[in-house]
Amino acid sequence: MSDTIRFTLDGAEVEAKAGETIWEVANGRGLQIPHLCHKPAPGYRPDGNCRACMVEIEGERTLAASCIREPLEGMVVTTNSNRAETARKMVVEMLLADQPEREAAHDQSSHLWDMAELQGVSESRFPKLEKERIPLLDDSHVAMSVNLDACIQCGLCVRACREVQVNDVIGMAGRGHDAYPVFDMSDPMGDSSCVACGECVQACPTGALMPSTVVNEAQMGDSADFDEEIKSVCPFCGVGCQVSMKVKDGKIKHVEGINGPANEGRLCVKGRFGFDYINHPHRLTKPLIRREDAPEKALNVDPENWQEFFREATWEEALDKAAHGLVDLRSYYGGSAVAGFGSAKCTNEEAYLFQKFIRQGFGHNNVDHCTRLCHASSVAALMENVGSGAVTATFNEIENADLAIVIGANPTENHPVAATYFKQFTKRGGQLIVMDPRGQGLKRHATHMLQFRPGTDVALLNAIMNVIVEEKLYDRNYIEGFTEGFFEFRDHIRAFTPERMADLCGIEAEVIRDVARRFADANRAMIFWGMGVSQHIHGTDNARCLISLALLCGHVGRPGTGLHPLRGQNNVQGASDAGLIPQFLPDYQSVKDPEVRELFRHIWRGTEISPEPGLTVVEIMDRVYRGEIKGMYILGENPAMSDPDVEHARKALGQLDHLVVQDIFLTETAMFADVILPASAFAEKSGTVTNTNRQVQVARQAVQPPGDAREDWAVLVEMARRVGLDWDYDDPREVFDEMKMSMRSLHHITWKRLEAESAVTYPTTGPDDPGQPVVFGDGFPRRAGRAKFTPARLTPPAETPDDAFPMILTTGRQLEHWHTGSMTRRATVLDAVEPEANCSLHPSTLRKLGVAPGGMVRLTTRRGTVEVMAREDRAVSPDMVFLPFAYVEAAANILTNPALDPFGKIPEFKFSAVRVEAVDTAQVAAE
Ligand SMILES: Nc1nc2c(c(=O)[nH]1)N[C@H]1C(S)=C(S)[C@@H](COP(=O)(O)OP(=O)(O)OC[C@H]3O[C@@H](n4cnc5c(=O)[nH]c(N)nc54)[C@H](O)[C@@H]3O)O[C@H]1N2
Ligand SMILES: Nc1nc2c(c(=O)[nH]1)N[C@H]1C(S)=C(S)[C@@H](COP(=O)(O)OP(=O)(O)OC[C@H]3O[C@@H](n4cnc5c(=O)[nH]c(N)nc54)[C@H](O)[C@@H]3O)O[C@H]1N2
Ligand SMILES: [Mo]
Repeated sequence: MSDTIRFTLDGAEVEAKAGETIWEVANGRGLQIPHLCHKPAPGYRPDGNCRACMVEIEGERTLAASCIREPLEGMVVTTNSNRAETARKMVVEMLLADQPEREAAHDQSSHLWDMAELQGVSESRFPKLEKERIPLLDDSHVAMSVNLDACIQCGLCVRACREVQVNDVIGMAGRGHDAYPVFDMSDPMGDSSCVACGECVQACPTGALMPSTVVNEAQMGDSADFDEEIKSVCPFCGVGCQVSMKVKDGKIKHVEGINGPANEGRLCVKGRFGFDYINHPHRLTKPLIRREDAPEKALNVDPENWQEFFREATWEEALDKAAHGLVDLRSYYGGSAVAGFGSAKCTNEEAYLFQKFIRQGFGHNNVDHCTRLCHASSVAALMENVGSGAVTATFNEIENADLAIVIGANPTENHPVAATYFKQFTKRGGQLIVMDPRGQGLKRHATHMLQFRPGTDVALLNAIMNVIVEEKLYDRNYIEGFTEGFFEFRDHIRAFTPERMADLCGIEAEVIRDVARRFADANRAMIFWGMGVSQHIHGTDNARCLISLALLCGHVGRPGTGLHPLRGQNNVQGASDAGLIPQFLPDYQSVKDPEVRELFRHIWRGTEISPEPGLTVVEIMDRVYRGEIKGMYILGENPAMSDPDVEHARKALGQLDHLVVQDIFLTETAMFADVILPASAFAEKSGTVTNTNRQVQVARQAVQPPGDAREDWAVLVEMARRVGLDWDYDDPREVFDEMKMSMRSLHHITWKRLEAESAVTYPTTGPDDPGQPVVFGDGFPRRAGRAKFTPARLTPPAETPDDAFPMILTTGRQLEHWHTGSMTRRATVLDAVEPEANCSLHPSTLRKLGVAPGGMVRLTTRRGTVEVMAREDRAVSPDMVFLPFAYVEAAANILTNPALDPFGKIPEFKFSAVRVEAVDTAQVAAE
């Protein structure tokens, strides 16, 4: 059978590829056929229900819906015959009869009205239909308005919700003409289980579903009423969704997903509705200097009432003061008295400049960023055993997999758009094995849910590998061809029988065997992991196990296989690549390597680079605490909330002689600052960013920074000049060009190319190669091209429950909030959905405590105490409490343990011994 079909379209001989519809072929040739229930976007299946796209096919009695009909060899299709035109017109007129008047349309520029115009229809000949049975306005949701009087029953919202995002909230109630979408069974949208991804709003062709920011109180608006549309990248997570920001009067009015390689048009609630933090009145608009007579440094500044602590200053004065404070410490104590934390929320160019600022300006490598608290252990294990810290395959490769393991990651909340691909994978029959102590969102989609004991990943994974080794299910050819260390590994793994490990990890031996066999049997399998794996004192061992597991079965280097640590921040991959880590210069080139230092000495015009690997985040904070580090420059990080044992970190910050903070808000960290430099938010600057998939993308400035705030890179250049560096960059492009001089990963990637192609995956083999989604098919960037098996032993958590602290505290995230809350608690929609500090406890635990859901509990660890509202959640096991770290009023990190993994230097955020008590509200009130 040939791959192309030849047929006649409006008298012309044309070709269709196999699987292409008549509508697609016509559209490709510039013919416009109206379409309503069909959305020509990735992931949307044509449905053929609205009949607006009818065409005539020779020899067929009835007209055909072109969106769903595939041409056959020799077929003769006419799109512009009288009969087809009349039929389409009729369809549109019937639909319009059912709509609010043009002037009262919920969306003046809806796709429906566009299509009506295209078909030459401006009003309907048909009488208005009665629609009284359908509730009109449902404004129960903060982010979206539902006006069902404009619904044409096209079902796009249902496909958006069920097939694209796989959230399964929207369904159709009623029949035929009386059908209308409902949320869950029949809840108002705001009370339903809707996660507000807004995919339905983006899909709706009529304005029946609209972003609330686009309609007025009369439910009228115009989605095309904006001055400019800017294409950029979402500022939140590492998925790197491409967005289109619609800007009106200098402000972002609404956001839509566009077809980036990672998201193909999809977004989540933060990306779509969380953009307005940049307009919050708390934005820093002027440089601030701590007043001479300010009270002692502490966590005590009200972001609305900061005048008692700080005074406004000009940029000149603030930059001078900021830089000279650091220079003075350098002259008096030496460069090592100053350290820096850079940001994974900023661009690649800004990350590069920041590490250069510290290395060049202060002669050491004490520069780090939040990756240390994140995937540092994963990267340590990957560098050791694979030779590269980045993912071996994009998450979208799950499309080609038969089986996937998701372990210690909660993507429906933390990488929601990646999660849509995972859920689609299960709908197609892919086997999804979730390993998580908590019954998280993917549980519903999983073929296997292994709810094992927290902190026992090595036991569980070693047992799985024991089965694969003992039953000889491994891929011998792969092991011989591409790995080293197998024999030692095999001997080591013998002790970890499923029977022995079952008690430890709480999973039955038979289940372990079953999972092991399935993973080994799969043709193509992927492993995804997150913070549940990395944030332990044995995080590196956990990751070593995952690498060994993939290597045993040869599940690396082919489509649909691979190792994918889901990277967290929007630019943590890029910031790490750009050298914002203490051991490595850009592209993971070791500071210990004399040739590398020579290369940078050359590029950085004679700078001597220290051969000593620098200190990491928690180590730097310790030196600050001990008074050895006296000055810090902190860019776009909030360690006063995000560091473990944060009272210690706050105390340390308070002791600094000189602290410069560059942020967009007066954060908890900035409260301790001597100088605060007001930065631009992501939508206010230009640069490149790199997502979890190794895709380099361009971020474009959509709006101006407020007041005197400036782009981070520009502030860095001013700071550098003032500490005596000869920096002369005028544009991030110049920084990017300099990065290319030392970074092989950027070979064949130019700014121009990024502008034109919107994204390039590294590595790319040439200017025409969009990049390699899967790497290491022909060997690894290690000795002899071989990856390595590194055995992992069992290590208990640093702190285990005892009589005084009998339960386990685990910390993490929620869908609506970003880390320390600085941005999302200032985003209207996100804050409205999740306004209050909360923790989750099993119903039986709450009952034992005598606390009703919504009541207050007190959590105490060896580090401190917080009081917080408790939710009932069966997903949490009875001996655990889950606490998100976004809320300053109940800061999780007051409780967490700063004990570190020896390799990755990552703290044990996922396991502390805790005491949970009811807060006697009567007593509190009396006090
Ligand atoms: N909404 C939102 N999204 C985010 C972020 C955010 O703040 N908010 N932050 C971003 C960043 S920087 C990151 S790093 C990612 C993190 O994304 P994830 O890795 O998904 O983050 P967490 O919620 O911290 O933890 C993941 C899971 O680990 C499980 N877990 C706890 N203990 C253990 C254990 O001992 N073993 C195993 N296997 N699992 C365990 C938890 O139950 C939880 O479901 O999210 C990114 N995306
Ligand atoms: N208990 C507990 N603690 C944890 C974790 C956990 O799971 N549990 N996870 C850890 C992990 S994985 C991570 S990644 C860290 C995150 O820790 P942080 O990086 O400290 O947290 P964020 O809140 O993301 O801080 C980003 C800061 O940048 C600012 N910002 C945003 N955009 C810009 C910009 O364009 N320019 C500038 N200059 N500033 C900007 C924000 O206002 C905010 O203050 O937290 C870690 N801490
Ligand atoms: Mo992270």
